[in-house]
Amino acid sequence: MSTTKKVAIIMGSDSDLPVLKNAIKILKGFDIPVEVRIMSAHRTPAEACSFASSAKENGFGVIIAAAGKAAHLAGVLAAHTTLPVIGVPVKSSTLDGLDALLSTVQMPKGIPVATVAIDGADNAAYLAVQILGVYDDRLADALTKMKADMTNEVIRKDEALQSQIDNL
Ligand code: RP5
Repeated sequence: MSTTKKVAIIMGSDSDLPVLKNAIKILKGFDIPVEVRIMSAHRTPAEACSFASSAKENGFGVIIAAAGKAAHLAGVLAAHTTLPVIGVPVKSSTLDGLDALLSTVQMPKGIPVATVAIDGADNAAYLAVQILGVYDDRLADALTKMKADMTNEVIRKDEALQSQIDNL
């Protein structure tokens, strides 16, 4: 069964884009339609709320929200939708992203944000694929293949390591 839902990647500022570029590539690699936008919980709160409120009816299945500093973006989007929201805390401050991590992850009960590591946008993309893969067999199969490839890669590296160690 294929649902072909879209993934939204919302960033608080254009300065967050470098952290997100590979995540965009990952989603495109799975042939998932991606919409990438700049919206801020603080600078464009009305636009952010409006986007989240209509995201489900507009064909999105998951929202990825990346922001730094006092990062309220993911939480505000999550407040306005029942779609899963994945938060990416961005390391854009003098506090090395710890501020964004805590602002994103410490959500009150009832409004969850699935928070990945600081600058962990790649895992946000993979988690989005996994969420869509629950109802999309094409994506689930592609993830299974990706995991098998990863396993084989580590086994190959381990074998290469053994011959290096033997030759020490
Ligand atoms: C946050 O403030 C953004 O998500 C960004 O990480 C940080 C800095 O934004 P700019 O001042 O570079 O626009 O809202």
